[in-house]
Amino acid sequence: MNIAASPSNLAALRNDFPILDQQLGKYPLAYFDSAATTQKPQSVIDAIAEYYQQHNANVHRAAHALSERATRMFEAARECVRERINARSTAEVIWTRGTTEAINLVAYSYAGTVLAPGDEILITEMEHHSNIVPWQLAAQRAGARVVACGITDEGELDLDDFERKLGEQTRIVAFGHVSNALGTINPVRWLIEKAHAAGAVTVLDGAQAMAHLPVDVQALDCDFYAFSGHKMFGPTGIGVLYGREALLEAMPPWQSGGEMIEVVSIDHTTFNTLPFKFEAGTPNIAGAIGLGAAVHYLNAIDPDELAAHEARLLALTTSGLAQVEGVTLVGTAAAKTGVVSFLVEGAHPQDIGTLLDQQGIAVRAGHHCAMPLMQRLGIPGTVRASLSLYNSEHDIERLIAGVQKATTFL
Ligand code: C6P
Repeated sequence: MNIAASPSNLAALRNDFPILDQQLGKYPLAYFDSAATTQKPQSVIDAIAEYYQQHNANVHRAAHALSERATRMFEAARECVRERINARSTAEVIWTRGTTEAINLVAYSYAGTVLAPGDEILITEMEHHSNIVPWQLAAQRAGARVVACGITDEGELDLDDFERKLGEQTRIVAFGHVSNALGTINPVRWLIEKAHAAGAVTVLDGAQAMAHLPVDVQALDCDFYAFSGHKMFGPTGIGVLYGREALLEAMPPWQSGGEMIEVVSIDHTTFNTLPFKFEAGTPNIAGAIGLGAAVHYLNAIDPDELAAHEARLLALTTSGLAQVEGVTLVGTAAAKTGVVSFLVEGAHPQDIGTLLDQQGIAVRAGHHCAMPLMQRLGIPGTVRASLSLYNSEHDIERLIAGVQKATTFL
């Protein structure tokens, strides 16, 4: 695999992402929607194509060479992910379709066995719907309750409120590592320690963290950690649930069918070992291999260089947009990844999105699947520019000029 990537050699790094080199009408693409999905490096595209061209077969099943090869590649990808997040063993790395499915797995299998009437699940007001709705449904099934920790006007968690709401009745504490709408990096170590001290199990939504921060599940000491491949330079349709092995062992299967079984008779089934117990049916083999290639890509990038590059881009975007007349920034936490949400006075976010699109600038506009957060902030939505390692200072100059131009149309 040929990986030249380094944020200090941005031209070479951008060359790794063929999609970036295109015109939208008369404008070159400036991509600011990486929080929705990142673009894919050539090495990931090649890994998927090569798998289908040379190795395609079902895994863990047939007694032939292709299947043996596909199985080896599929399990090597799992090991690659294990190493990236420092899980203790591959038994703790479960393939899912993405963050949403990973959280649902916990909300059904884990929550289904531990929740009792009167219990509480503590979430936060800044969660993505994927870390709200599964808990509401789990609570309804059990007669339990969802409680949300409040946030400050800057978009940080109100930690006093967290401590107030965490209690003996709290069984599960579920929160995002990084907010998708605001970019806030939550104090996850502190939250996990407090939750554990209260006897609760922690579920982290890492969807927006994996492409930006080093994640070590043992150092975090979290119980579950969910993420999506497509937000970290991998393909869509593949993601991961990390779970502490003892918890996963004790949990009942969720979906059932092939692959997750050991012995089946007409009236009884015993189940496969971890992680396969939670992987019913033919998995997304090419997706897992593609995610493995994405992890290789990330591993080749110096984390300090990445952090410095993204911090520089964030500072430029924040200060540039703040100077545009009529622009209000939404989410000014002290610790942030490269997500800049903003409003333009007198304009609907969607209209700003359209005016930017007409200039080749891709942003997301709306509630960002975080409606309770928007309700708390008293706004219908925001325009969101989300940055990634391949964004350049030139992209940011264009974004700022684009917003400035958009305001003149209003
Ligand atoms: N956020 C965004 O534009 P899936 O769809 O399962 O890969 O990821 C869901 C999800 C869960 N948690 C967080 C914090 C997320 O940001 C997302 C996806 C995208 O912000 C699409 S709504």
